[in-house]
Amino acid sequence: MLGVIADSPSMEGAITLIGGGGHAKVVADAARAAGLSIAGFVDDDPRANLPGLEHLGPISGAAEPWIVCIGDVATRVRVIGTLVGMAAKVVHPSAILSPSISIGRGVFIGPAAVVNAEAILEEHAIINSGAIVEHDARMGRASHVAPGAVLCGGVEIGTGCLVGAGAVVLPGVAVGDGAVVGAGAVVRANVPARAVVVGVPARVVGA
Ligand code: JB2
Repeated sequence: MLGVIADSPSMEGAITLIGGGGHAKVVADAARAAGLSIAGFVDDDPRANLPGLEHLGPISGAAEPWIVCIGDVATRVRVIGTLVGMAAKVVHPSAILSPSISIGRGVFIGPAAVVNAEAILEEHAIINSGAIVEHDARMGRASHVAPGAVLCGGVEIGTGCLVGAGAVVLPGVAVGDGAVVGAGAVVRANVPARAVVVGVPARVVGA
């Protein structure tokens, strides 16, 4: 399954990238590698610049199909709530995907990511470069698994979560809505909603 855009026939069109920063560069590269057409990008900052792509104006004017290319989870959730129309999926062709996974609209899967059997990626989730989502894991809406992080089998990540770069969430662990797992953490126990956990083994340091 390579570079798919979402399910409706109306989705056959050039994609508008929402945001013109670092994550948008990565999504643009993946879309190009997948052979998808990019209309340009929208960003409220008129100084935003993505080489080779047209700045189409503010986010409020975004045309469908679009994909939100802003990594910060709180901003991402807020911006998604302002958009109308259909979201596109972008999957880098180097990602390895089981045919049995489910991918929601607006999902981004980066280069060299792996998503294994029967995993569920809810709308607008980010599976970033080299991240691994193991069998039967679930990524909640708009959550972000940063580069090189690993979700082991059966892990449940809630909505609006960040799992930091290189973190490992051990099999069957549940991470509550809005929680943050710090980079490099090893999570052995369930994480409450909106908690911040860091370290090896991970401990709650904030909420
Ligand atoms: O309300 C907003 C907003 N609305 C539009 N808050 C913020 N912070 N940014 C907003 N934007 C636009 O999103 C900004 O004008 C800017 O063009 C873009 C954010 O770009 P930036 O390069 O700062 O972040 P990013 O989201 O593209 O990338 C972050 O997340 C990635 C996953 C970085 O941390 C990357 O290193 C990371 N790989």
